[in-house]
Amino acid sequence: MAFISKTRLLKLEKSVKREKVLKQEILMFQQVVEALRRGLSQENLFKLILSSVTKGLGFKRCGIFLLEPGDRYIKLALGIDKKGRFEKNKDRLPLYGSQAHNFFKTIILGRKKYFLTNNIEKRVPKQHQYRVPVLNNAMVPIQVGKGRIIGALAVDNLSTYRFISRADVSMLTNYATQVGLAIQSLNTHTEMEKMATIDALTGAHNRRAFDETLSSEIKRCQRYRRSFTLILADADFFKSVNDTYGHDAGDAILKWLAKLLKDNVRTMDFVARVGGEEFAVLLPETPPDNISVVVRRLLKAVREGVPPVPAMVRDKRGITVSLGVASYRKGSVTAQQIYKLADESLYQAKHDGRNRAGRFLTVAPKG
Ligand code: GH3
Ligand code: MG
Ligand code: MG
Repeated sequence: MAFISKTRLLKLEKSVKREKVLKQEILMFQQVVEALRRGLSQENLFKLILSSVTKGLGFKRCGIFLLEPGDRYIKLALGIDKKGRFEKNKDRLPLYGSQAHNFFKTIILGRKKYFLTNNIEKRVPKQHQYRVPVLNNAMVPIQVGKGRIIGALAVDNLSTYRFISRADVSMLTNYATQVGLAIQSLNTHTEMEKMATIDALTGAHNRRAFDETLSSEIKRCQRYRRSFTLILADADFFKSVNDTYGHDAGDAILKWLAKLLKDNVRTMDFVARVGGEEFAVLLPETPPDNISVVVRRLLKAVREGVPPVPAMVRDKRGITVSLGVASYRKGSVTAQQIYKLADESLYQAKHDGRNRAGRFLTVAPKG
């Protein structure tokens, strides 16, 4: 047998390990890219990361801790326990004050590059383990662009007692950087997707999202023989509001209107801004017979609401909307047909004096 020196063996081991980590990183990135393409959720990304840290890198448990908005608390976004089960924890761990968790604080504030303890020599008999946690554990920061720390990756070898070396920590640190980049790519992706469906001014859904939702709602109702109602809401005399109080006041009112509409329908209802001062509300499971109560509520909420423009309040001037209502009950119809019908009803409301709904129309099947 050929003789290999201890140093050489260690070097070899190190390079094998490094290769293993590199493979894991590449594998994770391939999975992340593929998953982004398929529309991966954050939870599934976390599962991917956790599996590659435990199964791939050989740690027993792993947890992804992320900073909460406001940077005062940290929370276990997802962890994997010693039996390989995923675990979440709703508790927020404070970073400041007397209850602060110092390990996290040190890492999150960037005071230390890593945290490492090995209690291997002090192995405690099983019956005492509830008192003295036997842990070989390590924690490294999860960083994103420009070194910003967004959380921590914590690992331990609970129950296996495997020693965690400096080399393990350094590989984990590199890995955590990749994790940070993966989380950031997903967040950017999600943000972009959201921007593509949300109206920037009002925060309501935009026209594109509305069109998609209306089409799928029609399909759903056709298949399951359900009904829905579409309400269009158009602000009355909005041009004059802009002319009198300025465009910024107009914008503030549109934002306010979107919120008012959302607040006065169910959470399952879909509110979108479909034109300049025109909104659409899609109400699933709402047949025409149930609609008058919603219509009255919406008209009243706007009419009696206080617009967020002090000059208007001074002038005792309010806002009203006119509503167009079209329901779907059965048969094959297109999104255009139902929209056109709601628009007809809206036109009638305007014609009849505004601040009211037009006739409730029901779309007739084609042919
Ligand atoms: P009607 O009661 O018949 O609906 O009258 P109206 O003045 O509301 O309707 P018209 O269609 O004549 O004018 C719509 C106005 O809405 C004109 C436009 O300046 C205003 N508007 C559209 N989009 C925006 C926006 O994003 N911000 C502001 N401030 N105003 C907008
Ligand atoms: Mg209008
Ligand atoms: Mg209009």
